[in-house]
Amino acid sequence: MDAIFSKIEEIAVKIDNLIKTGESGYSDSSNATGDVQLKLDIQSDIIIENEFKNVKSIKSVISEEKEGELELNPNGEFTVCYDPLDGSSIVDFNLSVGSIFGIYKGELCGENLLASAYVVYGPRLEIVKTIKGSNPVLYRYNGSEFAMQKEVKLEQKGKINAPGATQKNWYPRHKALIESIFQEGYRLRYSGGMVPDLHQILLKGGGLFSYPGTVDKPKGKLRALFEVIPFALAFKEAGGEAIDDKGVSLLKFKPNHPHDTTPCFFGSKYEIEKVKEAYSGK
Ligand code: AFP
Repeated sequence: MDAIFSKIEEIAVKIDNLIKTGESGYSDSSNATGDVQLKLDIQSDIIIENEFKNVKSIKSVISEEKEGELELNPNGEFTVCYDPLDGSSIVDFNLSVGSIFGIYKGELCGENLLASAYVVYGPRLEIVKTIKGSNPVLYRYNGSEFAMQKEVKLEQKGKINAPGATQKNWYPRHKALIESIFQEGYRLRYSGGMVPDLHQILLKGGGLFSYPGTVDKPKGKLRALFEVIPFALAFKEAGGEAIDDKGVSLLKFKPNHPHDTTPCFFGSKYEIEKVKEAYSGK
């Protein structure tokens, strides 16, 4: 696991440099789920694949940018599922974006996620690493290495609300939930990038991020293996929770296909209780 985490640090520095100096704009190709790819998406994906090839413990990888699983080392133990550059629609406007990694052993499902990491490319370059069973840890790049900053811990309740998806397409119970949270005095914080939005909630000690199922996309937008499950581990180990629209932990999610999406709610305990009440119809 150490070898994977230190490789992710090298990758983070390379992608950060790519974002700062690379070409903006779209390429001529689309990814596995039909999204038109940015030049930066493609190049970030190439950086990660090339770096992971040299890590013997990585058996295979699945990228959000590609259709299937790619075997790298037949004797390796782990499968790393990653979103090379999340937030394509905001990177060219110079908002913060991120990379997300889930490290699985065995069948690809929430219960087999052993560790996760995400990188925030913002005014600062930061990584949060989470190993199952221990608190997430924040690291910040100081120009030569990632220096440990602190363990990430959530309070029981936060103050910010990050509601995703197109409001016009929200179901009535979701609309009522979000409205009731704002009525309690929560402030809106939503950039359109799940990495900085979830990072803010984790570092501020609480709040709610939701990406619900909607009338047009009943299974939501965010992908389980690359995006949702890795963050679910960080929230759980920080003392919060991450659930789907049935109130089930996202760490129990079993995708049928690597690119499956799921409605998702991440927060501290208080907000997640509110989601459970709203969605159970109580
Ligand atoms: P892009 O990679 O297409 O910018 O999507 C980013 C993202 O997957 C995630 O980072 C955001 O939280 C979410 O989409 C925002 O989606 P909405 O604009 O529909 O709320």
